[in-house]
Amino acid sequence: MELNIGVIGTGGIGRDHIRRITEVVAGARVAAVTDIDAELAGTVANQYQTRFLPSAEELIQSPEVDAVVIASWDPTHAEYVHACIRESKQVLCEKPLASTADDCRRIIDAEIAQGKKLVQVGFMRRYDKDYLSMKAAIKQGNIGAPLMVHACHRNRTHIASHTNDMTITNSGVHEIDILRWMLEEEYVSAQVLTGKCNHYAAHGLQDPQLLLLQTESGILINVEVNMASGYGYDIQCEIVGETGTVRLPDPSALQLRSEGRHGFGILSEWSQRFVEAYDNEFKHWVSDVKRGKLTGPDSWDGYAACITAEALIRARNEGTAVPISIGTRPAFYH
Ligand code: ISE
Repeated sequence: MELNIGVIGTGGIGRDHIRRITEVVAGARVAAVTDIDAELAGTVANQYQTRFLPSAEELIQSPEVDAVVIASWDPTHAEYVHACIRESKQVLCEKPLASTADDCRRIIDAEIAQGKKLVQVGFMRRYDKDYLSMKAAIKQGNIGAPLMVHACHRNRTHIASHTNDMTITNSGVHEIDILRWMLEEEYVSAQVLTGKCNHYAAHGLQDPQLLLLQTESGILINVEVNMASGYGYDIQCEIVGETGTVRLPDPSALQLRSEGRHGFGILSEWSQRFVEAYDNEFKHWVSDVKRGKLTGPDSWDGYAACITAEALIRARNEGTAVPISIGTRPAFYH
């Protein structure tokens, strides 16, 4: 039986997911779409021959929708996730799960009260084959115990409405989640260093920002989050262990030797970088929803990322190190 998915949000990532569900994922179809921009959603609905519904509430309640994808504006996520939980419908919510850690906790409480895991958070990097290989290498003991992580997250340019906090909540949040998942440890402290600003970034934007995290066993992490690198979308990650290091490979690109130079291309936009990971994420989610057992990043992971992002923002604003206490994962999420 086909899974009927309703998609909230027909902006860039929403349209990409609609295409993915329609063309890439077997056993699922887009049953309805909605967006605050009704005209846009109507056009997308026509393009994919699906139904346009005028509001997220109607879409979530529709008997024609079995499961929901939330790809709307970040501040709307929590409200729509709650509505899905009320309807007992499984939902894949793009990151961040909510705007505050308290909002995430309320989602956790509501989900536990429903008695069924319903929420997955869109941390798609966990489905990227290279991050999976890095994690396997660590687990197999190939580099000994991890000691340090050097990572960087560079966007070519930022959108006009980008803010200093979004550098952490919208971009840095991927690093927060993937490193916590890879190291299988919680963070205990956060710090942010800021220095000379890139004058190509918008006026008043603190860019780049250097995020410093420490895990419970003492692993030190630094992540450069750079919203205006000027040259491309570049994600790097190196884990230094006691006996070796492991590094995220660059995405494969044609190597060119020409005119006295040897080099390869660099992706320009973030939307090009994790296409396969998104595909895998959706394939897994659809199959999990069908067998009634979600296995991907859950509300607790969304909460852990959010509380860490909040600590980083406070650390940056106050110019100090801030302790993080994520607490114990409830048995419900084991
Ligand atoms: C963008 O908004 C995203 O959501 C991407 O996942 C992230 O990598 C990028 O830095 C953001 O600008």
